[in-house]
Amino acid sequence: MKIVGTIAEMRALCRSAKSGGKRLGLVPTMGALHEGHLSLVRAAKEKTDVIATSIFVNPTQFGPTEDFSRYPRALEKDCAILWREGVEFVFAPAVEEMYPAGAVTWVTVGGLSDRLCGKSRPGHFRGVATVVAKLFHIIEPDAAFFGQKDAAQHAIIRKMVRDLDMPVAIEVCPIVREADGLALSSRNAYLNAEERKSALVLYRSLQCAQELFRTGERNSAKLIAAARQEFASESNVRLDYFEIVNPDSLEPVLDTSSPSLAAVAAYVGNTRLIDNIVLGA
Ligand code: PAJ
Repeated sequence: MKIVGTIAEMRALCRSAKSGGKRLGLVPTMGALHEGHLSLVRAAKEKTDVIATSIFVNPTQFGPTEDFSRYPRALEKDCAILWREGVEFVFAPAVEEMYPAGAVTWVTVGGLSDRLCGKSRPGHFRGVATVVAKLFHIIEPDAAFFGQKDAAQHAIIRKMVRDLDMPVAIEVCPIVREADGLALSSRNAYLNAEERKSALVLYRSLQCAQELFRTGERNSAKLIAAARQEFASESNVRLDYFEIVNPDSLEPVLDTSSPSLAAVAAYVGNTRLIDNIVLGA
């Protein structure tokens, strides 16, 4: 396995790996790897011949008061894990390599970038779309693997790829959860024991909506109201949003008769967590 820090070397390695007709799969991450990330690597192994993983804590997707500087970093441990998984290339550039002084060009996916997390994290999805576009240009993967955990993120990437004719297939993999339902996240490491218990309210609220949906309720407002009730008893959790949206446009839907995404974000103590469920799935 090669650990690469420069764009020039990564591009050359990936081009030559593909030269014999092999399909290259990319798994973009910010590191501090967990089973959720590894599920993407394993899906990539099944669908492509050579795997590249990027590990880059991308500063442009963090707001000025967010956790960029304290975001967990564990490059050595991550590389050991990826080596065991059979990954060929790890791209781990420095911030200055990805954003040389004077860089002023951004990728903004209109409309979608301002929905769900984009509302409370202005600029977040612009940072995500920009870095993912750069990774696609550097690595030129045939397929790239994203988690359903970040449902708005993959909707935005799918739209970017369509609108800009990027020749990469976007594959979406299911959410990996702890046994009690908490979605795996690098940010779970911030939670103390009490917050870890409280964090279950996100999944509980989604299940509540799912149960009501299964009994035949299709009115979004009613599903949302019931789900929000779950938060009433959690004093150290602050709900950011609970929304039901179209999974592609991320626009709110009033009626859930066609496939709908229930998405939630909440602060557990100071830690912002997200989760979602496809109603009827
Ligand atoms: P990161 O949060 O490290 O996540 C990397 C990938 O792992 C994303 O596609 C995310 O959806 C997926 N993932 C995270 N938790 C998961 C879980 N519990 N189950 C399944 N998949 C999970 O998302 C990012 O990094 C960044 O925004 C990035 C795309 C790398 C751009 O900087």
